[in-house]
Amino acid sequence: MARGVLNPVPMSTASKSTKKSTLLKNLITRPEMSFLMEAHNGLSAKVVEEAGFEGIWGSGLSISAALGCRDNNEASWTQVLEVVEFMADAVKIPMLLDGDTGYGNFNSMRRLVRKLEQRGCAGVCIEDKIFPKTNSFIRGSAQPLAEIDEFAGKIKAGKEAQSDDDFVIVARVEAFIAGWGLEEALKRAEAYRKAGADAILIHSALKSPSEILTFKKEWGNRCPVVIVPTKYYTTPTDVFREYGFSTVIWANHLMRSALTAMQKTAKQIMADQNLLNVEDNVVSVAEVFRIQGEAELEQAEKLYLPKHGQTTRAIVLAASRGAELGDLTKDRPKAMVDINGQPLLGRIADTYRSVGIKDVTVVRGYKKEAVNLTSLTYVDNDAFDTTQEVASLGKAASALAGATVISYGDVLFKKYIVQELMETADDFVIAVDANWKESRNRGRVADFVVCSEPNSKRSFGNVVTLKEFVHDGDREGVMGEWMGFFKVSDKGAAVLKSVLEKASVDPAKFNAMKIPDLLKLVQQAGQQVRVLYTTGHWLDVDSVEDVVVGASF
Ligand code: SPV
Ligand code: MG
Repeated sequence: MARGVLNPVPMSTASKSTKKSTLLKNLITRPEMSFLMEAHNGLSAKVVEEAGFEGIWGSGLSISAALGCRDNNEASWTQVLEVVEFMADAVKIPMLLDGDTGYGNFNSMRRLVRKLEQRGCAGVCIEDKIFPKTNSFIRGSAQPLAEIDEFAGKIKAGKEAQSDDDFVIVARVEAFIAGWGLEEALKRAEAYRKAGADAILIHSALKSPSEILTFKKEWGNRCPVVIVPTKYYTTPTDVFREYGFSTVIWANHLMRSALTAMQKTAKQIMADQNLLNVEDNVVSVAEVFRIQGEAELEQAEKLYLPKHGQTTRAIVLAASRGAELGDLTKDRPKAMVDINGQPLLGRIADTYRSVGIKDVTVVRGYKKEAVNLTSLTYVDNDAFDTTQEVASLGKAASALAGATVISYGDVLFKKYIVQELMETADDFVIAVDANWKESRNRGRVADFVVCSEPNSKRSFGNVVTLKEFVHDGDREGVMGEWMGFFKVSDKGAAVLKSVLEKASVDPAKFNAMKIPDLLKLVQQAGQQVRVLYTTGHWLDVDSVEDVVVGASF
C-alpha cells in the first residue's frame, strides 16, 4: 500500500483484541502517514468510521459548537467527557481527544487521563496555553502561553497517571500561534518530548505551511509530529508526506459541513412552510435507522425477547349481523355496536394490542363498509348470509401464518385470559369458563365442554384436554363453557389450515360448520385440544341487556 493512502478498517474485521489505545499509538508512530478526521458526537463518529478513517479527532471546537457553546472551556470537562463516551461507544476506531489545556493544572490532567481511559478514549492532546483557553484562530497572538516547566510537568503527570501503557498523550505547541517563532517552538517541543509526550502537535494559523515545514526540518525525527492544516489547506498532502509528518488532522470539517446543511435546510423550510424542496436533499429516515444500528436490535430482539406476543396474531370472526340486537344492528354488524363510546371490535382490538398482539385480521360480512376501524387487516366473507363461522375463518386462512388467537367479534374478554393462552406451548388450546353454572348463557345456545378432568386444585398444573363440545349445559360430564376463543401454535396453525382446506372440499357441509365442528375435525386428525380453565371475565354479547352489561366490562 502506498504511503499515506487510507487504510480503511472495516468494522467487522477491526480486531476485538487490539485496544483502541494501541491502534492510536500505531497510527501515530508508524512510518506511513495517518489521518484523523474530526467528529463531535456519536453520529459524526460513526460517519468518520464508515468513511474509512482509522481514527477520530475529538475536536474541542466542534464539540463545543455542537453543544451551542464557545471554544473557551464553557462546557465543563465532565460535559465533554459525556460526549467522548458516546463517541467512543459508537465506533471501533480510536479517538484522540482535543483536551484543550487539560482543564487545569497537573492534577486536573491526571484525573482527566484516568477518566478518558475509563471511557474508552485512546489518547488526549493538550496545548500549552492557560485555562480557560481560546481557540487558536481567535486573537491567537494575544493568547498567553503556559510556562514551559509547568506544562512539561503536566505532560509528565499525565503520562504517569495512565494505567494503559499505550494511552497516547500529544503535546501541542502554540508558539507559532502566539507569535513567538521557531526557536521557542523547538524549545517547547523538546521540553515536552523529554517530559514523555508521545508526539508533538505543531500548530500554525498561517495560510502557508512555512512554519510547520521549517519546524519539521529542524525537528527531524525526534518524535512524531502531528499537524492541523485548517488554514494552509491548499498545501498538497504529498508535501506533508515528503516532510515525514506522522499524522494529519482534518479538524472541523464535519461540524462545518453539518452547519452548512442545517442552515440551508432550516432556511428552506422556514420560507416554504412545507418539505417539498427538502425531502430529496436529506437522507431518508431509513438511513438514520441504519446508521443507528436498528438492524442489529431487530436481530437481538429475536434472540432475547420472549416469543409470545411478538409473533402471535389474532383473527376476529365478525361477519354476522347479530339480529338478536334488533335495531342496534340495522346499519352495522354486532361487532360495531357501540358499547360505552367504543365499538365492540375496538375494545377487542385494544385488548389484543395490550398484550402485544398488533397483527389482527377481521373477517367482515354484514354491512362490511361499517367495519372501518384503522390498524386492522380486513378480509371479507361476502356469503355471510348463507355460511357459518368456519367459512369465515377459511377466508382468513392466509393470516394463519404462525401462532394465532381466534375469537369472535361479539365476545369481550380480559387480557389475562389471552396472555395465559399465549403462554401455553400446546398446539390447540381453548379457553374454558369453569364457572359455567353461573353463565349468562345458561338457557341460551352455548358451547359447553366435556373435558378429561374438571377444574380443581388437584388438576392445577395438569394438562386437561377437551373430550367434546355439547349444547346442553346440564348434561352429565360437562365441566365448563367454551368462551369463544382459542389459540393455535405455529404448528397448530399449519394443521388448522390443512383441516380447513380438506373440509372445504364439501362446500355444503363446510358452510354449515361452526368452530366446535372444526375442532372436532382437528381432534379426528389426531391432535389434542388442551383446555385452559379460568372463571368469568368474559362476555358474550348476545342481547341488548348484554350491551348494557358490556358498558361496565
Ligand atoms: C480543535 O479542533 O478544536 C482544535 C484545532 O483545537 S483548531 O481549532 O485548529 O485550533
Ligand atoms: Mg481545540
